[in-house]
Amino acid sequence: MEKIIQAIKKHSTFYIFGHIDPDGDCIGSQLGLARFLNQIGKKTYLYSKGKFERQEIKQFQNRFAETFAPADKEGAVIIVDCSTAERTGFENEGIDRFPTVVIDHHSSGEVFGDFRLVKPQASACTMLILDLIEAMGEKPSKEVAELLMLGLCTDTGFFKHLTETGAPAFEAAAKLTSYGASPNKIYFDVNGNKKAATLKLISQALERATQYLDGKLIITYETLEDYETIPRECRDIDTVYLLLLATGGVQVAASVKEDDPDKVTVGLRTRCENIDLGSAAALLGGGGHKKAAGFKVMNSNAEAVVKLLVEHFSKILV
Ligand SMILES: [Mn+2]
Repeated sequence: MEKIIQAIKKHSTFYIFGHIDPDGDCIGSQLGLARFLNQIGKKTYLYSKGKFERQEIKQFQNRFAETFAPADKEGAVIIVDCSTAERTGFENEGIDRFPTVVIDHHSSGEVFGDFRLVKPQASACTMLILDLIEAMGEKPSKEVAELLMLGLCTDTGFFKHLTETGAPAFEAAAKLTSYGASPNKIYFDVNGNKKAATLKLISQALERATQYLDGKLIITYETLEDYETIPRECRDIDTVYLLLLATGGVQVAASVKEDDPDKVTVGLRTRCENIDLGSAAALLGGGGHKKAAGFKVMNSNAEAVVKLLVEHFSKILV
């Protein structure tokens, strides 16, 4: 931390990077840090390769450049929420000619950069940005607090993913709230702008949801015909998963989606600690995390893939 503070004091210009396919924590960390540095008189430039697909970050897209072509020779690079240099999407654009600070909370990855503040126990990268601001003896403005809170809320699923080790996240949330962030406003910024067509797709998915294997497995599906009437960007499968997993007795929820005429994709979710969906998906040529994974099937259709899933999980959910 001390070395990072020295680096911030020493330089006047900062080039700030996050990861590809950014989320609320990545953008909240990048922007929150940039606005804080501006607050203390530093110049900042923000970079991202996108895509800015998530609702909660779309509004910030125009603040980020897609290519790295700095005019200044002076300055330092800061990389946030990123476990490998490659994940920035800029590793071949000469970012390594500047001294590099890495601020991250991923538990795996590679050791890169000159000064590293990496704490896997932090629930969001924005918590580390808050630590840095406080360690410098400063306070976040209301705008910075809102950006940091966005990261904290989205990476913790609005605090749902926290367990008994989650106290520091609540402490950070209390501080950010006192600095002017409204959890209610952030909740509706993230979840309050769904399109009417999205409700149609959600209701269709719930209507089709069927339980198998004594109710332990629940599967829903989407067909190519669905997308003839409703555009794909209206899809909100995360909302569907929440409801499927809320059903009593369900251990695994699956969504089967006909992506194009020769490809079906499957998403898997669980809330059970003793199920490893990453390995379950790997057996079918896919992968992922313990609680969220997926795989693809070529030259198939939703009906056949539902059968395949029931068969596969009949051996796992015993
Ligand atoms: Mn994160």
